Amino acid sequence: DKIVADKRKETDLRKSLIPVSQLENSVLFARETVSLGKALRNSSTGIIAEHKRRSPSKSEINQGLNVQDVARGYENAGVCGMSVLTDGKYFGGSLDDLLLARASVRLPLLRKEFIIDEYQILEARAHGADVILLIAAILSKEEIKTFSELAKSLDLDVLLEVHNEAELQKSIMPSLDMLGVNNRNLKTFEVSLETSKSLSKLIPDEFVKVSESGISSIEAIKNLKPYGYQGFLIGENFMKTDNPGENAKEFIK
Ligand code: IGP
Repeated sequence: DKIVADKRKETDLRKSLIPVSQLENSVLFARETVSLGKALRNSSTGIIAEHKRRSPSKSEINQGLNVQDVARGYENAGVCGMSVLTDGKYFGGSLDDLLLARASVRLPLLRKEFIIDEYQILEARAHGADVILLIAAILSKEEIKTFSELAKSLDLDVLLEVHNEAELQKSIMPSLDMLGVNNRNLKTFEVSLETSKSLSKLIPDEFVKVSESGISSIEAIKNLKPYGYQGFLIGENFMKTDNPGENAKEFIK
Protein backbone atom coordinates (compact mmCIF):
# COMPACT_ATOMS: atom_id res chain seq x y z
CA ASP A 1 0.00 0.00 0.00
CA LYS A 2 0.83 3.70 -0.04
CA ILE A 3 2.63 3.92 3.30
CA VAL A 4 4.94 1.05 2.37
CA ALA A 5 5.70 2.52 -1.06
CA ASP A 6 6.55 5.88 0.52
CA LYS A 7 8.70 4.17 3.11
CA ARG A 8 10.60 2.24 0.46
CA LYS A 9 11.46 5.49 -1.38
CA GLU A 10 12.43 7.28 1.81
CA THR A 11 14.62 4.41 2.97
CA ASP A 12 16.38 4.09 -0.39
CA LEU A 13 17.17 7.79 -0.23
CA ARG A 14 18.50 7.60 3.32
CA LYS A 15 20.58 4.56 2.39
CA SER A 16 22.21 6.43 -0.47
CA LEU A 17 23.11 9.33 1.83
CA ILE A 18 24.16 7.64 5.07
CA PRO A 19 26.19 4.45 4.66
CA VAL A 20 25.77 1.51 7.02
CA SER A 21 29.34 2.01 8.26
CA GLN A 22 28.37 5.43 9.57
CA LEU A 23 25.47 3.94 11.55
CA GLU A 24 27.69 1.18 12.89
CA ASN A 25 30.33 3.66 14.02
CA SER A 26 27.89 5.87 15.91
CA VAL A 27 28.28 6.24 19.68
CA LEU A 28 24.86 4.78 20.40
CA PHE A 29 25.53 1.66 18.34
CA ALA A 30 27.89 0.49 21.08
CA ARG A 31 25.49 1.30 23.91
CA GLU A 32 24.16 -1.55 26.03
CA THR A 33 20.44 -1.98 25.35
CA VAL A 34 17.69 -2.42 27.96
CA SER A 35 15.10 -5.16 27.48
CA LEU A 36 11.47 -4.07 27.29
CA GLY A 37 10.31 -7.68 27.40
CA LYS A 38 12.03 -8.18 30.76
CA ALA A 39 10.68 -4.89 32.11
CA LEU A 40 7.14 -5.95 31.19
CA ARG A 41 7.49 -9.39 32.76
CA ASN A 42 8.59 -7.78 36.02
CA SER A 43 5.94 -5.07 36.07
CA SER A 44 2.43 -5.07 37.45
CA THR A 45 1.35 -2.12 35.33
CA GLY A 46 3.02 -2.76 31.97
CA ILE A 47 2.48 0.64 30.45
CA ILE A 48 4.32 1.48 27.22
CA ALA A 49 3.68 5.16 26.62
CA GLU A 50 3.91 6.58 23.13
CA HIS A 51 5.07 9.89 21.69
CA LYS A 52 2.64 10.61 18.85
CA ARG A 53 2.00 14.07 17.40
CA ARG A 54 -0.57 13.09 14.83
CA SER A 55 -1.91 10.04 13.02
CA PRO A 56 -3.76 9.25 9.80
CA SER A 57 -6.84 8.27 11.79
CA LYS A 58 -6.93 11.29 14.08
CA SER A 59 -4.82 13.92 12.23
CA GLU A 60 -3.78 16.36 14.94
CA ILE A 61 -3.23 14.97 18.47
CA ASN A 62 -0.66 17.33 19.98
CA GLN A 63 1.98 19.23 18.06
CA GLY A 64 2.97 21.62 20.81
CA LEU A 65 5.01 19.41 23.14
CA ASN A 66 8.73 18.86 23.44
CA VAL A 67 9.72 15.20 23.06
CA GLN A 68 12.30 15.44 25.85
CA ASP A 69 9.69 16.78 28.29
CA VAL A 70 7.27 14.05 27.25
CA ALA A 71 9.94 11.37 27.75
CA ARG A 72 10.89 12.67 31.21
CA GLY A 73 7.24 12.92 32.15
CA TYR A 74 6.66 9.30 31.19
CA GLU A 75 9.76 8.15 33.06
CA ASN A 76 8.72 10.05 36.20
CA ALA A 77 5.28 8.49 35.97
CA GLY A 78 6.91 5.05 36.17
CA VAL A 79 6.06 3.62 32.78
CA CYS A 80 7.86 0.43 31.62
CA GLY A 81 8.91 1.74 28.26
CA MET A 82 8.36 4.44 25.68
CA SER A 83 7.40 4.18 22.04
CA VAL A 84 8.63 6.91 19.70
CA LEU A 85 7.00 7.32 16.29
CA THR A 86 9.74 8.04 13.77
CA ASP A 87 7.60 8.20 10.62
CA GLY A 88 7.43 11.78 9.39
CA LYS A 89 4.86 11.78 6.64
CA TYR A 90 1.93 10.17 8.45
CA PHE A 91 2.78 10.64 12.11
CA GLY A 92 4.93 13.79 12.24
CA GLY A 93 7.81 11.99 13.95
CA SER A 94 11.51 11.61 13.16
CA LEU A 95 14.67 9.75 14.10
CA ASP A 96 15.69 12.94 15.89
CA ASP A 97 12.74 12.41 18.23
CA LEU A 98 14.17 9.01 19.09
CA LEU A 99 17.62 10.49 19.64
CA LEU A 100 16.26 13.23 21.90
CA ALA A 101 14.20 10.75 23.91
CA ARG A 102 17.35 8.59 24.30
CA ALA A 103 19.26 11.59 25.57
CA SER A 104 16.59 12.22 28.21
CA VAL A 105 15.65 8.87 29.76
CA ARG A 106 16.92 5.39 30.59
CA LEU A 107 13.62 3.72 29.70
CA PRO A 108 13.56 0.99 27.07
CA LEU A 109 12.70 2.79 23.82
CA LEU A 110 10.74 1.33 20.93
CA ARG A 111 11.31 2.64 17.41
CA LYS A 112 7.72 2.85 16.12
CA GLU A 113 8.13 2.62 12.39
CA PHE A 114 7.04 0.76 9.28
CA ILE A 115 10.12 -1.42 8.99
CA ILE A 116 10.54 -2.88 5.51
CA ASP A 117 14.33 -2.93 5.21
CA GLU A 118 17.21 -4.17 7.37
CA TYR A 119 18.77 -0.71 7.12
CA GLN A 120 16.01 0.72 9.33
CA ILE A 121 16.97 -1.75 12.08
CA LEU A 122 20.56 -0.47 12.02
CA GLU A 123 19.18 3.07 12.11
CA ALA A 124 17.05 2.18 15.13
CA ARG A 125 20.13 0.86 16.96
CA ALA A 126 22.20 3.93 16.00
CA HIS A 127 19.53 6.29 17.35
CA GLY A 128 19.19 4.67 20.74
CA ALA A 129 16.33 2.20 20.34
CA ASP A 130 16.09 -0.93 22.50
CA VAL A 131 13.18 -2.49 20.65
CA ILE A 132 11.89 -2.58 17.09
CA LEU A 133 8.35 -3.08 15.87
CA LEU A 134 7.67 -5.50 13.04
CA ILE A 135 4.21 -5.34 11.46
CA ALA A 136 3.02 -8.72 10.16
CA ALA A 137 0.52 -7.08 7.80
CA ILE A 138 3.28 -5.60 5.64
CA LEU A 139 5.94 -8.34 5.87
CA SER A 140 6.39 -11.85 4.53
CA LYS A 141 7.26 -14.70 6.87
CA GLU A 142 10.80 -14.68 5.43
CA GLU A 143 11.18 -10.96 6.13
CA ILE A 144 9.92 -11.36 9.69
CA LYS A 145 12.52 -14.06 10.19
CA THR A 146 15.47 -12.15 8.68
CA PHE A 147 14.55 -8.86 10.36
CA SER A 148 13.96 -10.34 13.80
CA GLU A 149 17.17 -12.36 13.65
CA LEU A 150 19.13 -9.26 12.68
CA ALA A 151 17.52 -7.36 15.58
CA LYS A 152 18.44 -10.11 18.04
CA SER A 153 22.04 -10.08 16.80
CA LEU A 154 22.10 -6.34 17.65
CA ASP A 155 20.67 -6.96 21.15
CA LEU A 156 17.34 -5.40 20.24
CA ASP A 157 14.04 -6.81 21.44
CA VAL A 158 11.39 -7.51 18.82
CA LEU A 159 7.71 -6.64 19.14
CA LEU A 160 5.74 -8.32 16.37
CA GLU A 161 2.37 -6.75 15.66
CA VAL A 162 -0.62 -8.67 14.37
CA HIS A 163 -4.23 -7.81 13.77
CA ASN A 164 -5.77 -11.16 12.89
CA GLU A 165 -5.32 -14.92 13.15
CA ALA A 166 -3.67 -15.39 9.74
CA GLU A 167 -1.00 -12.79 10.55
CA LEU A 168 -0.39 -14.47 13.89
CA GLN A 169 -0.10 -17.98 12.42
CA LYS A 170 2.49 -16.96 9.84
CA SER A 171 4.54 -15.02 12.38
CA ILE A 172 5.15 -17.21 15.40
CA MET A 173 8.90 -17.88 15.59
CA PRO A 174 11.54 -18.01 18.34
CA SER A 175 13.32 -14.79 17.34
CA LEU A 176 10.40 -12.68 18.62
CA ASP A 177 10.13 -11.44 22.21
CA MET A 178 6.73 -9.81 22.35
CA LEU A 179 3.52 -10.36 20.42
CA GLY A 180 1.44 -7.22 20.04
CA VAL A 181 -2.19 -7.30 19.07
CA ASN A 182 -3.26 -4.08 17.40
CA ASN A 183 -6.84 -3.25 18.33
CA ARG A 184 -6.95 -0.77 15.46
CA ASN A 185 -7.61 -2.11 12.00
CA LEU A 186 -4.95 -0.31 9.92
CA LYS A 187 -7.26 -0.25 6.89
CA THR A 188 -10.54 0.92 8.42
CA PHE A 189 -9.08 2.55 11.60
CA GLU A 190 -11.84 0.85 13.60
CA VAL A 191 -10.82 0.06 17.17
CA SER A 192 -12.03 -2.91 19.20
CA LEU A 193 -10.45 -4.40 22.31
CA GLU A 194 -12.20 -7.64 21.35
CA THR A 195 -9.33 -8.18 18.90
CA SER A 196 -6.90 -8.53 21.82
CA LYS A 197 -9.30 -10.79 23.69
CA SER A 198 -9.98 -13.19 20.84
CA LEU A 199 -6.37 -13.54 19.65
CA SER A 200 -4.88 -13.95 23.14
CA LYS A 201 -5.50 -17.70 23.35
CA LEU A 202 -3.57 -18.27 20.12
CA ILE A 203 -0.38 -16.67 21.44
CA PRO A 204 2.05 -19.18 23.00
CA ASP A 205 3.02 -18.47 26.61
CA GLU A 206 6.70 -17.85 25.93
CA PHE A 207 5.90 -14.50 24.33
CA VAL A 208 5.02 -11.39 26.31
CA LYS A 209 1.57 -10.30 25.16
CA VAL A 210 1.03 -6.63 24.41
CA SER A 211 -2.29 -4.98 23.64
CA GLU A 212 -1.96 -1.96 21.36
CA SER A 213 -4.17 1.01 20.48
CA GLY A 214 -7.47 2.41 21.64
CA ILE A 215 -6.77 1.90 25.34
CA SER A 216 -8.25 4.90 27.14
CA SER A 217 -9.10 3.73 30.65
CA ILE A 218 -7.75 1.74 33.58
CA GLU A 219 -10.89 -0.35 33.24
CA ALA A 220 -9.80 -1.45 29.77
CA ILE A 221 -6.50 -2.67 31.19
CA LYS A 222 -8.24 -4.53 34.01
CA ASN A 223 -10.38 -6.23 31.40
CA LEU A 224 -7.39 -7.29 29.31
CA LYS A 225 -5.18 -8.65 32.10
CA PRO A 226 -7.14 -11.91 32.58
CA TYR A 227 -6.37 -12.67 28.92
CA GLY A 228 -2.67 -12.74 29.72
CA TYR A 229 -1.64 -9.27 28.59
CA GLN A 230 1.40 -7.82 30.36
CA GLY A 231 1.97 -4.82 28.11
CA PHE A 232 -0.34 -1.98 27.15
CA LEU A 233 0.69 0.44 24.42
CA ILE A 234 -1.01 3.79 24.85
CA GLY A 235 -0.53 6.84 22.65
CA GLU A 236 -3.38 9.19 21.98
CA ASN A 237 -4.95 9.01 25.42
CA PHE A 238 -1.73 10.32 26.99
CA MET A 239 -0.68 12.67 24.19
CA LYS A 240 -3.95 14.52 23.83
CA THR A 241 -3.34 16.37 27.11
CA ASP A 242 -0.69 19.01 27.73
CA ASN A 243 1.05 16.82 30.27
CA PRO A 244 1.20 13.24 29.00
CA GLY A 245 3.31 12.14 31.99
CA GLU A 246 0.68 13.30 34.50
CA ASN A 247 -1.94 11.44 32.53
CA ALA A 248 0.20 8.28 32.49
CA LYS A 249 0.57 8.49 36.29
CA GLU A 250 -3.16 7.84 36.62
CA PHE A 251 -2.59 4.47 34.98
CA ILE A 252 0.25 3.46 37.24
CA LYS A 253 -0.63 4.26 40.84
C1 IGP B 1 -1.00 3.63 20.12
P1 IGP B 1 -3.35 4.76 20.54
O1 IGP B 1 -4.72 4.43 20.05
O2 IGP B 1 -3.22 4.58 22.04
O3 IGP B 1 -2.88 6.12 20.12
O4 IGP B 1 -2.38 3.70 19.82
C2 IGP B 1 -0.31 2.63 19.17
O5 IGP B 1 -0.82 1.36 19.41
C3 IGP B 1 -0.50 3.02 17.70
O6 IGP B 1 0.10 4.26 17.51
C4 IGP B 1 0.07 2.01 16.71
C5 IGP B 1 0.76 2.27 15.49
C6 IGP B 1 1.09 1.00 14.94
C7 IGP B 1 1.14 3.41 14.82
C8 IGP B 1 0.03 0.66 16.82
N1 IGP B 1 0.64 0.06 15.78
C9 IGP B 1 1.78 0.88 13.74
C10 IGP B 1 1.85 3.29 13.61
C11 IGP B 1 2.18 2.03 13.11
